[in-house]
Amino acid sequence: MITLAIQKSGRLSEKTVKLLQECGIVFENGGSSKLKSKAGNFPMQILYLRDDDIPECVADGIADAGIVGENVYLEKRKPLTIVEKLGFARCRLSIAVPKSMKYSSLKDLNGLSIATSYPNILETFLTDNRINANIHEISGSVEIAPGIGLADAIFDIVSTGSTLLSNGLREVETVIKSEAVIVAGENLTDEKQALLDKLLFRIRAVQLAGNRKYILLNAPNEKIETICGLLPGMKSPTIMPLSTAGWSSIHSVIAEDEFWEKIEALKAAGAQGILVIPIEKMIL
Ligand code: PRT
Ligand code: ZN
Repeated sequence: MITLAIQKSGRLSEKTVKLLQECGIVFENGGSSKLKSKAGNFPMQILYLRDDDIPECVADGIADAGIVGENVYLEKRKPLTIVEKLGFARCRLSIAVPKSMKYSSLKDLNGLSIATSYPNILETFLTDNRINANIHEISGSVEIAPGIGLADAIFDIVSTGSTLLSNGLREVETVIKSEAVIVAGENLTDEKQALLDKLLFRIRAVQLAGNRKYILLNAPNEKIETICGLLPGMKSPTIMPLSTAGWSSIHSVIAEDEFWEKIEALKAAGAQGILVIPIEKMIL
């Protein structure tokens, strides 16, 4: 049995649960309304926690692995390993100053007080850059700190930047980029490691399928070579004869963004009846 800690409710929870479901893992006990649930068809137990508590729980062995933002993993400084980056909950941790403040380089932060919920990451950054600023730790609503005179600048999570904008702040330095990650303890038993590997195998298959699509199209035989040149496929495209003489069906895998770029070229090369179908899992 492996124990996985995930966020109970917040920006990570929905996508985390969706990812586990796509990995074929079904929870008993009605999901996240409970503190704990068991997977019906995989030897796994889920703990629902606040994201801030996940690194410590995994480091203490209460959970074997956890899904958390890289920002929280870095801030908590626990002896954990990132075993997979998950590509969702992307954001950055940045320093922002009031729009009216003159700022031309990091040196301008010397002597200022900076409000943040991430004092460890900020301290490392300031030390590495030999900046002598005062770190003012607060647990939430960091963006209002300069406006109410609590600090001169802030260091906080930014995603679209609209929170900064509406608080009259300007992003001046990006310190780290973050996304959801799976962290694991460093001393898993062989049995737990094997289960984690099994879970990672499934997650990678789901991730790989990601934005890729299965594409089917019909083409005159003399155009097969040109069309195959446009469709890389996993190894090479599958080609099957149609009942109409001189025509074939070509099947392949293509990235969605690539598809929109290639559609005109495919049509110009004689492709017809193009179908694009989602892929659930992909194993190379
Ligand atoms: O209750 P619990 O402690 O579990 O959750 P929480 O409130 O501490 O965290 P939560 O659910 O808000 O975020 C969880 C994780 O999502 C964070 O640790 C980040 O890794 C990631 N993430 C991604 C974000 C954002 N994007 C984000 N935009 N976390 C917070 N924000 C905040 C940001 O601080 C800003 O105030 O959302 C606001 C809007 O951002 P803009 O730039 O889009 O305006
Ligand atoms: Zn939190």
